[in-house]
Amino acid sequence: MMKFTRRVALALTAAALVSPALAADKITLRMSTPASDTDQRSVALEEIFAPAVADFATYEPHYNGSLIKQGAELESIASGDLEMSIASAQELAQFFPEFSIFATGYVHQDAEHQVRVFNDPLMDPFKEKAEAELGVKLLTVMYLGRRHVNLRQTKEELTVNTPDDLAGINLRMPGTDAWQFLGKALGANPTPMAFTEVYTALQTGSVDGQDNPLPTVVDAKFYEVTNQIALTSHLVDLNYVALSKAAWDALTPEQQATMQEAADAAAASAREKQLQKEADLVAFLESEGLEIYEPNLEAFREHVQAQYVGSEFAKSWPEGVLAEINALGN
Ligand code: KDO
Repeated sequence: MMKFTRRVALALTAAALVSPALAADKITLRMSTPASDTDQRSVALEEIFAPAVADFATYEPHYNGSLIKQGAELESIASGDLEMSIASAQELAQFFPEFSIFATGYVHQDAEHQVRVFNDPLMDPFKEKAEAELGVKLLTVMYLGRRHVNLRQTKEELTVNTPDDLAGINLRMPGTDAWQFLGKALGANPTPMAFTEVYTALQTGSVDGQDNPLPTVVDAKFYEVTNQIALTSHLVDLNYVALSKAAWDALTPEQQATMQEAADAAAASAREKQLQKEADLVAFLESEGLEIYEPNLEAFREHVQAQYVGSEFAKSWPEGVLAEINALGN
């Protein structure tokens, strides 16, 4: 984990690089993500966000982790080497462990719940800390989808009904502590790996499986190298559109309002499309030969939640916030 003092120093350096005097000039927003250009979040930012801010900002997306490797984006924003990313709560938890509450299995219930939580005052101290100590402004929340367990094994070889069935299964999870904890909480043997390496790892059998929402399984073509999906819905996953606070501060209030609106509109559009894809893609994946089924969800929910109770992560959650999140649910 990065040291507090270094974080502050990096944020201050970045702030000094972009002065408000530049507000009349166009700023460049370098955005880095491990996602592809056809991912719905990428598409919405390019088609909705970019044109809306084009008068005062040039949006410059970099896909497939080609500019900054997955997981290093926030540090790059803090040091002034990047202006934007599609950040996960798990990545923020690397700096501020309390963000793990938004990365915990079976906490968010659906896409609308994510939006209510993000816009609720309960989020303010989280947002303020990321701004003040990392120089990162969380602009809006994007819906990635329901993460499920996607394996190379056929259902005949391995039927996943409860977490016990995942014992010994090498499940690729993204490479931060919060992700690895979730993989273990599912009952699997989590293996950290960057998103861009997952297809080959599945193809060669160096991992048994991975977890992602159906639209990602299709977009990244994981269905070509796997045989089943157990619909565990263990995480209703989100990302934040993360922006350099220094870049934000260089804008006029009018430009800031335009940018905020643009980010919210892009997120809303991507959310609708992603939800539609989740509903539609089961048939496509089945036609590709994958077996898709629901395991014992109660068994998964109980097991996952039990792992978090009393964990180091749970100890970092501010008092009462879990209850507030739950109260915003259905
Ligand atoms: C992944 O690495 O599995 C993950 O789904 C994690 C998300 O937080 C998100 O960053 C996503 O990858 C990438 O954007 C690729 O879709």
